[in-house]
Amino acid sequence: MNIAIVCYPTFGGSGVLATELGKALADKGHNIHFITYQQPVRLVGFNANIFYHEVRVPTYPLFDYPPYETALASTMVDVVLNNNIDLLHVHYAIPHASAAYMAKQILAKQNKRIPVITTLHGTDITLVGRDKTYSPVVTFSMEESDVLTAVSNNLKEETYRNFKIEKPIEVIYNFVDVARFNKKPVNAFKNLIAPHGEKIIVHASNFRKVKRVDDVLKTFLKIHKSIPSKLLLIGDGPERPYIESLTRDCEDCAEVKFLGKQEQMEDILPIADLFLLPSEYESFGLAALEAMAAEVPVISTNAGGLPEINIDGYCGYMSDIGDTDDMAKNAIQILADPAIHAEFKANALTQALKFDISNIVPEYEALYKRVIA
Ligand code: GMT
Repeated sequence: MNIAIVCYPTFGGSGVLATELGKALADKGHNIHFITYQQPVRLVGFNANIFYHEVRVPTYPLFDYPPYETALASTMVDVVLNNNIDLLHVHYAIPHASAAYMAKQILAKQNKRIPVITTLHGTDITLVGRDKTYSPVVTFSMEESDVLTAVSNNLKEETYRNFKIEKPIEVIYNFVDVARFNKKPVNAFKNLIAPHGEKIIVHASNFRKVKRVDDVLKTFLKIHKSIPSKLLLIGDGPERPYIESLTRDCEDCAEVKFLGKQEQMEDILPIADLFLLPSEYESFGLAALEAMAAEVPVISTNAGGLPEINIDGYCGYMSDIGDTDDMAKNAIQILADPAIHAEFKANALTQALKFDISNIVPEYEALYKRVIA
């Protein structure tokens, strides 16, 4: 199949998932055309079946706001016509679903039928999309997509709760390439971070308010009181300056390291002993799944779709939003006893395998075949 994938090229989970999906499909022999404004961060290495089309948005003094959506729709039309594309798969509704609708209408006038699949990822529904500034367009373009998918049952329910749509939503879970993340930890790297055998606790996100990174810090400081430990904070975003300022005011924060944006999560996660994700909401929590694939137990909230991924008392624990006492208590329970830690690590891997790339990518392939037919 010749498939065009539209996504955000950044470190966000939707872009990561879309890129990993495209790479997996290309490995299976499909031709994948990425359409986005920048090379996706996870699109590294050469694959003869992968093509990248950059959306250029020419500026003009009249434009206070360059019309990205128009440029995107025009690029979609161009890519579809010149590459014999069979279907458009857009990740994240805004503005990709409405741009796809526009492209589809233009192509129809040229007698080219192009099915559109929209995959909802989370904030496109729960935070941004339901804002009345965007909601009418998001509702319309979801209805007009040939197929709508969501990355968890929770996101499907949230979509019906927030939008007046009739369209069926198919749930296709996010996935992880377990073999890539399940690597032996690099001891030299581990020793550098934790020279005295301290436990390594990791959080990775885009440092937005919804991630509650201050709760990561609060939980860590409580853990650190009874377990010698280090905290690695991975990623960057609007809350980072605030979190950094918090760490300047406390003694134990010498144990906190900000690593910034990192591309090679599969090299970092295997050295971790625990992953913290105290989010206010996660439609899925791909970062937690990648940690589990690296055999890292997860301490998370029970918000959104997280209970569909993390299993309380098995591969991690879940607490109510903001309950950092409970999160710290659970973390200590896992970390203090090597036998319990080993059991949770093994369970994390078993749980991650349910979401292995080999199980989920065929679901997308089957959907594509159905939609094209
Ligand atoms: O978490 C973010 O802020 C990024 C966002 C995105 O759209 O890239 O992530 C969303 O999609 C991911 C991939 O499907 C999910 O794993 C995340 O849980 C989801 N984030 C939220 O729902 C807040």
